[in-house]
Amino acid sequence: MFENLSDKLESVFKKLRGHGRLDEKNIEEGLKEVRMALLEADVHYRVVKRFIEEIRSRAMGQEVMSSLTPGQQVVKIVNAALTELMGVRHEDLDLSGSPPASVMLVGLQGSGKTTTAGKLALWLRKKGRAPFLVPADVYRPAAIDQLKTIGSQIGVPVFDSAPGEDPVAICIAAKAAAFKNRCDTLVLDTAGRLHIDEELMGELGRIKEALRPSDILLVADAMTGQDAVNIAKSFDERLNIGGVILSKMDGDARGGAALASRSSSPASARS
Ligand SMILES: Nc1nc2c(ncn2[C@@H]2O[C@H](COP(=O)(O)OP(=O)(O)OP(=O)(O)O)[C@@H](O)[C@H]2O)c(=O)[nH]1
Ligand SMILES: [Mg+2]
Repeated sequence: MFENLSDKLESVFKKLRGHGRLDEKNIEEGLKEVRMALLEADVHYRVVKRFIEEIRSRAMGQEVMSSLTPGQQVVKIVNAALTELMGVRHEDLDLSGSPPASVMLVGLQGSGKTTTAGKLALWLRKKGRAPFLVPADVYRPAAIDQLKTIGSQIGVPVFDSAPGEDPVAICIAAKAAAFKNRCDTLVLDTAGRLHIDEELMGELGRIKEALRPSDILLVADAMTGQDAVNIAKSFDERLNIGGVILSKMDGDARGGAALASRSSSPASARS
């Protein structure tokens, strides 16, 4: 997904490296192309603006201009700035607190929560945890079966909830049943809505209250591009999310949302 962006940046870098000397004009031209490449990758214009300003102030320094390989220096600066933008700190999933730990997945309808719950369970198992999938989406008739199917495909136990039950009660009962099922980490698959509404947020808030999950992750469809940032902000305001999982990265999403979610939220973007 980042291939397009990196191809474009590579060609800008090639041009910059080709210059024996760099003057302000060369650098400005290079920056203009970096800016275009980022905007075409669907990175939010405010993120791009800040990013370009940062590179400009570092690149216009005397050391760069007078170095023997100014083009190389600028390329290094852009690389370093991109790495910083993506997050220098690596933040792990929070599984602290007395077991069983819970990780709550939230997100709009169809964003990929249920599928991600399965992927997360596999990831947790690789990390030595014993995951327990909890279907807390009681509205879509097939939602519980969907998670049960995923669970049986990957050999992860799924809490036995029934449609129509109260999602908060399901989560509480699942927590109580975790150890009996030899599990130490609950993955809560919650319901989605077409739009963010009070009812959804209220329900998610009640689950959060009751379970006190160690981490709450927003699952956002990478295809929603910049909207993912606004969605993340709304969920963060109400639930104080710990991170974002961008789903459907195998599609033809342009990647900008990843850079923008990382840049605009104190929460980390995980993918
Ligand atoms: N290609 C691709 N498709 C995905 C991915 N994740 C989910 N999907 C598909 O997207 C659709 C919705 O995924 P779900 O996991 O059911 O999404 P959800 O958020 O649980 O949906 P609701 O429960 O209805 O809110 C399904 O058809 C999935 O197969 C992914 O990483 N790649
Ligand atoms: Mg679902």
